[in-house]
Amino acid sequence: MKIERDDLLLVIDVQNDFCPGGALAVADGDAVVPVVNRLAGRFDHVVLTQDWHPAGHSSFATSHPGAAAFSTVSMPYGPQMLWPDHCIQGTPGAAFHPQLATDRTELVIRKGFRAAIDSYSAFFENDRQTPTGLAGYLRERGLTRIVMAGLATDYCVHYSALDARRLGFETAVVLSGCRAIDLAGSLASATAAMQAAGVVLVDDIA
Ligand code: VGL
Ligand code: ZN
Repeated sequence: MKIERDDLLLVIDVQNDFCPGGALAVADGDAVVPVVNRLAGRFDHVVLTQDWHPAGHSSFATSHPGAAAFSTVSMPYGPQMLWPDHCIQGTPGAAFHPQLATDRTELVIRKGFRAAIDSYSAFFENDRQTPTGLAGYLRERGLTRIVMAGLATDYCVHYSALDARRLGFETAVVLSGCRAIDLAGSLASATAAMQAAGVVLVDDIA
C-alpha cells in the first residue's frame, strides 16, 4: 500500500508495562518500537493510545478476591479477562516506551480510566458502545483510512481494528509492528476475526 496524505497511523499501547520487564509483558513487545518510529516518520497524522487504569481497576485480578490473573469473570457488559495490575495512571509502567518517538503525535487517546469497565479498543469501551471520541475526531478531520500497529495484536489492536471497520474506516494492521499476548489461541482467532471484518493485514509498508 502507498501512504496518502489523509492516512492516519494509530499506535496502540506501546507502554512499558507491555514490554519486557513490565507488569503485563508481551514477548518481544519492545521490538515494535523501531518499526513504529519508522512508520510514524512517514505519516502526516499520528495518534497514540495509552492504557490508563486507576488503581483497583475492575479488570485487575487483585480486585476480585480468589480470582487468578488470566481467568475470565462475568461483568455487566459481558465476559472480562482478568489481568495483572498494569498501566496504573501516573506510574512508570503506564508511560510510553522511552524510545517511542512521540513528537509528531497529534492526539493521545487514554482508555480504561473508568474503574468499572475495561477498554481494549481505541474507539469504544468493552461494552462496545461507550465511545472514546476518536471516531468523531477522525471524521471531523476528514481522516478515513487507518493503519495500526502496537500492542497487543490479539487484544487492543484486534478490538480497535474491528471497531474501525464497524465504523466504516478503511483499516490496515502492520504485523511487523505488533506483538501478541496469545492466550489459548487468541492470536489465531483475532487474526481470523480481523480478516473476516475486512481488515487488511500487511507485514510492512514498503
Ligand atoms: C491490553 C490487556 C489489558 C492491550 C490492555 O493493550 O492489548 N491488553 N489491557
Ligand atoms: Zn489494560
